[in-house]
Amino acid sequence: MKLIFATQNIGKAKEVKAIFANTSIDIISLYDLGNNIDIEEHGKTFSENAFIKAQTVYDIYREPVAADDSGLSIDQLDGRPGVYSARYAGVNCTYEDNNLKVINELKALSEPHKAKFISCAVFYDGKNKIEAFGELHGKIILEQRGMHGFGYDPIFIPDGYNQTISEMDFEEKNKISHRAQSFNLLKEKLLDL
Ligand code: ITT
Repeated sequence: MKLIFATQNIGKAKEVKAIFANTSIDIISLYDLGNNIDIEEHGKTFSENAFIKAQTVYDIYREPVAADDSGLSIDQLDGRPGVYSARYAGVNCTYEDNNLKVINELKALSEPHKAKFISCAVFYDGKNKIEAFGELHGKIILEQRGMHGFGYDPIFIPDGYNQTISEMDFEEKNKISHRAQSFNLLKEKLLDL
């Protein structure tokens, strides 16, 4: 089956392609299709936003679509940045702007700065909607460390590790991440269809 992955995030596309490698499901990203559509994510939850992305792209191609909506939830910030993770520091902000904003908000608060990454993965083919969730628990540190990954990876240390996700190699992140969990579950459900 050909499965269009409704993301403009190259890091996500690389992770999800690796999860579906060696299966009967071929992941085609929007980038592969030369489509740079900017989808307005007006949902209040990860689940709503994932479905908005999947449905918007399904309506264009009329072929099976997968989407991911994900983000970081920090306990001491009452779950922020949450569904606003991508543009936490404002429209057109960089990943570094977001990381510095989080560091600034947490620096006066006591450690540990407990947090979790959340991913909602969704499949939609015009009839069937299948959802799967993943969470990665850990803590935020007040400096950026490492070169790999994207987003908040340089300031997030998963429970049981001493390294930030950006200090891990790609394969390690893709074993434990919130997105690895949600898309491995989604993959099992799809291969059972
Ligand atoms: P698409 O909507 O095109 O998929 P996006 O980057 O805008 O790409 P989201 O709306 O789901 O994706 O926002 C997720 C944001 O949460 C993302 O931009 C990062 O800032 C953060 N995030 C999600 N997963 C992450 C991960 O694995 N590592 C670090 N940060 C992550």
